[in-house]
Amino acid sequence: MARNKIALIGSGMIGGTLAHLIGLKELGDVVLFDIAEGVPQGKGLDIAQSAPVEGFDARLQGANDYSAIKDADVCIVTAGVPRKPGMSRDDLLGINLKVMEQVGAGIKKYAPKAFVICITNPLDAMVWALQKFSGLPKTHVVGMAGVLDSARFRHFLADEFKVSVEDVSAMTLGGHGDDMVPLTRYSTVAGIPLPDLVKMGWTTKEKLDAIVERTRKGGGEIVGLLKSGSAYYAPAASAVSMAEAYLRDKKRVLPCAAHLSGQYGLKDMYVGVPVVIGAGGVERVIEIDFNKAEQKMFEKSVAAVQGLCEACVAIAPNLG
Ligand code: A3D
Repeated sequence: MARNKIALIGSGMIGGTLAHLIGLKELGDVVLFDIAEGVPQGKGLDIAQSAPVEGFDARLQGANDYSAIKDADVCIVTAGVPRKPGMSRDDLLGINLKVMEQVGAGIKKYAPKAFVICITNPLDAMVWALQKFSGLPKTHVVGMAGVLDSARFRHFLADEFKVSVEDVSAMTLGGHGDDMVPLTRYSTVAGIPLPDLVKMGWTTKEKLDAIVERTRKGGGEIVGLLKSGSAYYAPAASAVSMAEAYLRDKKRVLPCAAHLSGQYGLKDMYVGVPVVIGAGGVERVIEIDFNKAEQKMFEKSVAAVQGLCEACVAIAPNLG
């Protein structure tokens, strides 16, 4: 059986890390695409030269022409610009929307059967626009944010409780912004919900609130430390887990920015919710119950995403 083909649209910091991880996991052959000449070719060659040492077989090809992504099984989109210190994700909207238009046209022409994972910020609005620009089925265009935000939450919780990250599960929903919704009731250590762990004296409500706040600002913390660009190791790992769920039909339950058509009372928008990812793409959107406080936080986050989508329509009226 031929290997899977994975196209990386954008070969910057996340794109390069994606290519390396995909090679190490032998998920398939990789095409690195970018408008910057030489960068995807150089990164592809460098990673290919690590293969004999690591012992993986994968073809890595760099390209500046969309024809190279022809018939890709998965496309992971990071094309655009990242944040600099002092910038919000929303400041990227104007530039990255134009990039999504080009990327959508390229995918539509050369890889219309692909499963597309968008990472470009502001995430929920960009994946919404990319689905419209590409015209691909809504089950096959999804945004990566919840896996990363939940991984940040899991890391902080495991650190606080001094337990393995493997035994911490967490759920962060809503839009990928400072209003995201880390759900403590649906986050557990080996099945024990966080509010119960507070009762058991493992931590205090104040410490848990501080972890929730640090999770919300997790991306900004890294932008502030790096001083140029944003996080890339954990975002790449998160997107690879989604690609793997699709290619290996794992039917994983992951929080992703998925298209909603009535679920959670929302229509024609993308926002972070738990979904099942398998060979059918987004096979199911899981609707969980919110209590009043959670509902309020979710609505605030949704309103921020709606504002961004309206800003997209003001720039590109054909999206409306
Ligand atoms: P960076 O290293 O700058 O890579 C972006 C690449 O896109 C560069 O190599 C550019 O040359 C390329 N590019 C620009 N315009 C185009 C175009 N029209 N067509 C093709 N390629 C183009 O950034 P990065 O890899 O660090 O981040 C990429 C994106 O991911 C940014 O928008 C970040 O804000 C976003 N990001 C999202 C998350 C989420 O959790 C959603 C996390 C971290 C970063």
